Amino acid sequence: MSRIVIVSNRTPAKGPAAGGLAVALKKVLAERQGFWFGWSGKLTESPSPTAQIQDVDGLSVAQIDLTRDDHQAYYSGFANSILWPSFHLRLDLTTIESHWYEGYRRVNAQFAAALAKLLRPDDIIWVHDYHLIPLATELRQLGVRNRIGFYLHIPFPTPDALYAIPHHTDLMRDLSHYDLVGMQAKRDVAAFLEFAEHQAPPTFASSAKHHVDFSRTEILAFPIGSDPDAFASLSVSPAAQKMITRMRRSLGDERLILGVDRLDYSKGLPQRVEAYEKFLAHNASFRRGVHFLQVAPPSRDTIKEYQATSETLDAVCGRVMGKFAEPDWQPLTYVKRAYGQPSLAGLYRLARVGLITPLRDGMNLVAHEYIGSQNPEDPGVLILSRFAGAAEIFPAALQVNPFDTDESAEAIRVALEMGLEERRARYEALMAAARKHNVGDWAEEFLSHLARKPGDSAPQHDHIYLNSVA
Ligand code: ADQ
Repeated sequence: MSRIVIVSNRTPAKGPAAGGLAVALKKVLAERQGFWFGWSGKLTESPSPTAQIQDVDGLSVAQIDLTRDDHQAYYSGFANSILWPSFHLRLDLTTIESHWYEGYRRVNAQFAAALAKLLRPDDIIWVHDYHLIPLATELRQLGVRNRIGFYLHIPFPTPDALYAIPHHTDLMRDLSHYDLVGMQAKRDVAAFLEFAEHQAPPTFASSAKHHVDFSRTEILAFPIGSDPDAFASLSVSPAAQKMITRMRRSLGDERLILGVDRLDYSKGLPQRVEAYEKFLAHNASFRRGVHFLQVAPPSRDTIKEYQATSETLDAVCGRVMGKFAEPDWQPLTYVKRAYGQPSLAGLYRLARVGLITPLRDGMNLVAHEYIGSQNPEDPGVLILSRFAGAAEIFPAALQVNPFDTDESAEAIRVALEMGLEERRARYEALMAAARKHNVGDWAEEFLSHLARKPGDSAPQHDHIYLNSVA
């Protein structure tokens, strides 16, 4: 059996804190052999040409160091100040510095040079996420002929947003050097196809050399999931119970509305708090009977747009407190720290409403984890943004437009008033969908497609081959 090589910006750390994705990919590596390749987290004076290989909890992990300047240009610059906001349709939040692109390509070339030395001819390479779009191009230039797959964890942009990215044609050409490109949702595959069809508008300036030939690349939606049964067990574990007991003590009879996110502008946090504010304003009888807990640890906080989001959220939470708090009742708690999965599972299980309203999200695994953690006898209600990839697989959630805070406020009321029978029916449909899309099967399905040689018969999948549009 071929070895599997997983490549991502960061590699898994020691210890049990890993999320479902890391657990599933570790399992793949344990079963098939192979290794994980990525950045070590260290910044050095000169780039390391060769990877250091370490054993991390029985897993072989190869890592390279980056220079501070390269890392800044590649990670905070091109990946997170250009690609992340554009792919999430926040062109207003992009910062473009042209030299970042050179750093981005330099790091991808450095990854490729160090990785190529470790490869065997039949290794299957699986590259993760927008930091590493050019990796296949760089590997191909070094003569690597292996099967290489790419998975995009974030949404694919509409053509206009894509055109706003410097060097977007090069990036699309980079994608055409993969054998398989996996996306979260059908909407992302459709956006990709739209680019493919419109990439060469018939103007006097268009010429065949600008066209990208995708004829060798398979583009498919592989919606990622969590391990809902693991969350079901975790939610009744002693660690989860400890969190539940602690929360019950402070909540009393109040019903919990919960949000759990990284502090990121794509997650729609200020809009969410505003929706809760409107809910309290329009439904006075619910005041003192509910509590909203938002868990949002800072992420990428050296980037100024993230600092601004944090400040906006502080201000909105303060406003709601000022408007509605009483000496013996607080409408919300905002916690800026991360919790381990057992504590989160406890919070999910206790929450009568899971309020998951990103403005745009590749998938949103918190939605999957919330569903997995519910008590089947007395489940909570999931309010879900229709702009999360998860919306495609969870039609039984209460779906909202997160920009329309009146609609989200109304959904909170509907969720709190929903009877047990409807909650159970929705939960059963949601849990069946979460199980169907579990992360273990996701990894297996992606890899079985990637392992397939051209000419092999296609397994059942809702797939799309792109013909050359040149
Ligand atoms: P993220 O944007 O990080 O991931 P999400 O999928 O919601 O978003 O969460 C990933 C993991 O982080 C989950 O396992 C979750 O439990 C954990 N997490 C989130 N907030 C947390 C908190 N406050 N404390 C502790 N843990 C927290 C990107 C894409 C998503 C896509 C994933 C996976 O942006 O759209 O679903 O990758 O492909």
